[in-house]
Amino acid sequence: MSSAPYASSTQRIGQGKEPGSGATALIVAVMLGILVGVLSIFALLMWVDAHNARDDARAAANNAAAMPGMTTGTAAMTSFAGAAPANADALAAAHKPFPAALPDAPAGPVANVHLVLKDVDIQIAPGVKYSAWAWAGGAPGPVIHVRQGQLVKITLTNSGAIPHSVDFHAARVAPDKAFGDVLPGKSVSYSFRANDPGVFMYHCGTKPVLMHIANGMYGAIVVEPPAGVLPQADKNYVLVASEWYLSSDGLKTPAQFDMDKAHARAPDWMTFNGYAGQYVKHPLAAKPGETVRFWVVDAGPSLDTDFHIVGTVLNRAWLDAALTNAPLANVQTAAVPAGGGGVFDVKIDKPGLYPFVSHAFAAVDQGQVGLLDVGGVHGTMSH
Ligand SMILES: [Cu+2]
Repeated sequence: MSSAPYASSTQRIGQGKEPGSGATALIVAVMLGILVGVLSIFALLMWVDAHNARDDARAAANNAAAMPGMTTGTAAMTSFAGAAPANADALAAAHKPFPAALPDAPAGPVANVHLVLKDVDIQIAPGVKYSAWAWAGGAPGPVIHVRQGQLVKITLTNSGAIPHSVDFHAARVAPDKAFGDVLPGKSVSYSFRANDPGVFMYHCGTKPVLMHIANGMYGAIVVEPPAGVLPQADKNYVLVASEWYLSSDGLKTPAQFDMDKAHARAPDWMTFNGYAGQYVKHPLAAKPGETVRFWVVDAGPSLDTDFHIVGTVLNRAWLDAALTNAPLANVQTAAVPAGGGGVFDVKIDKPGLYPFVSHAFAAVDQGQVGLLDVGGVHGTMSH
């Protein structure tokens, strides 16, 4: 193929000599002159804007640089996705998975919840260590299960080195009163009535919130409606999706938080319940024909989760976990926004291994994948 058609069209433009084209050319020249002038003014304004934005960004970075345990200002971002020691498989097998089964709700009108924040080294993938700001049991924090209408009494103890706080999305309270900073070594308490059913995120809301969440300070609370409101479920599993932004591969010494990667929304790892692929090695279980209910929270801090179960269709999907609405029926993939939740029912009749993923597939490569083993078939399934 030759490029002749394009060449001839270019020539035509240059050859447009028509009677009276001298006057037209003059008008065009004047119009172009005006256009150039206007564009110059715009360009100048944009430069001033960009300059100011750069100054703001620099100031923010300098402020953030004062925070302990953070890496920033690196010239190029190196991804540590998929880093693994030689014995990664054995480590994954030995890893005790975060309990995904929904614990029982306390009886009576009051649910007392004691949360302890702690600086703790955790593992987020086989052999990958991370210096977290998290909870006494690591990250995510404990799954909290209450019943709609219960009074939830939160006590937060800060055993970390810097101020922290806890913001419950299930609460309708004045945040300046309830969600304030707690100094190291101190405790605070507040209460809210769990009137809104669903599954909600809780997280530290101390600035920079991006860093406090990314470091592991989040969890899920299930507010269950009274018996009989929702269809019967045989199994209930809670998944908290999140991203990890690493300053190093974390194989020898624990990695720390990388603010540049977090701003670029370029995580190294993505997980369900804090550890890459943990339910691949240790699948969640169901019997054929059982209704399995997934209570999913996306803790972010910044990326959404596109919840999907390979080999089936979600029978019911309560988007954003809004349980007072009717669910959608027969959904292939349900979006769970960062800072939001979703409740999904699935009933699978055929025995097999059914991967559950965020179908934004980079997330799968980065660890956001698990298996639902229907019928105790065991074996492996890659996806
Ligand atoms: Cu915090």
